[in-house]
Amino acid sequence: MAVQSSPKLITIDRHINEEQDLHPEATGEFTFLLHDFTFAIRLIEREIRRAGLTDILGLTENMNVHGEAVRKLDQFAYEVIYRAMDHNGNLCVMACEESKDLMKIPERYPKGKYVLVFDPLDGSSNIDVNITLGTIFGFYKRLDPTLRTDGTEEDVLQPGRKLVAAGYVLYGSSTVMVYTTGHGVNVFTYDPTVGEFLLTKRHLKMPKWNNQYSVNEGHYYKWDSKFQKYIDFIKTPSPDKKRPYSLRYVGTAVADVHRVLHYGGIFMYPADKSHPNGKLRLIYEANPLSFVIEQAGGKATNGEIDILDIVPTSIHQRTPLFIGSEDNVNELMEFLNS
Ligand code: P6P
Repeated sequence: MAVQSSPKLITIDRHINEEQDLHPEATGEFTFLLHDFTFAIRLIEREIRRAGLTDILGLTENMNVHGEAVRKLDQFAYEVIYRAMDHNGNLCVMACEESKDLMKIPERYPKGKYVLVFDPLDGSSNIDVNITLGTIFGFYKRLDPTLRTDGTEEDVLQPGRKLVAAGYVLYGSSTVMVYTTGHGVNVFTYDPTVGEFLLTKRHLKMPKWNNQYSVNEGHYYKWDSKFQKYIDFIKTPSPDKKRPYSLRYVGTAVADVHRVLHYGGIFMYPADKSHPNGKLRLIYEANPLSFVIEQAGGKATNGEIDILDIVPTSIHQRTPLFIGSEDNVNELMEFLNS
């Protein structure tokens, strides 16, 4: 399917409804889920756009499960998503970066057959300097969709291959939502004057290769030698002028992956001496991003297997992440397998 710009004014609600026939079993529940989720995103978007004007920058006195200081916008985004999603009766459980344990649906609300995993605000270290931030999300069906009880850890610890929908929101020069339900990647751009996400790219496919790479070179001496050799290779000028590659690194994974989705190339957060399993989280960062990139024709691996095939063992487990254009990832794998 070629990328088509969208001549019609298609809102995200209309698009989800039109996609319903691709998911006959969804019976409208998914429409409600994504509708409530985009409402939460609109509230987060508003606060981010006003962050410099209201007392919402800086740190709370809280630390999250990873010992990282929780910033006020992190906390706000986490609470807004939870409260927007806890009552629609379509979720049985949620899990996110800011919550050590599973996030239960309150007793007073019905439980449904979906699971939501999310990183409320990725790139929070960039909040105070107005650099692009993101929200990452993924939806699973619970293991036994006939149940109407609280979801369990097993419902959350599903391989990314089982995601029924995944995507991210990028709060950049404009706010875009990129998501897929397994039938191609669609891009929606937020129009704050009408409070709607409008379809701007349908069935986005990424380039097979590009000479851009994205990694924190400051960690070079902490990487293993095979990865160092790959980085040295892509920086060495070649007669065909394909090399040296150009380095692009925002420090917000969603922003770096969004650029790779559009321009091609590769984003990498490998294991290193201070991050033996990498830094990024499998469940609510690597899996949703990998689902999108694979749907756009790219690849995502932990250096051994596809990210989406990893069987999770804990909610906050980390994974090395190498994600991007097919030819770029394959080129890297030649070094890692050498
Ligand atoms: P480093 C942001 O804090 C984040 O979790 C990702 O969004 C980003 O890719 C990574 O950390 C940046 O980490 O070590 O390069 O600062």
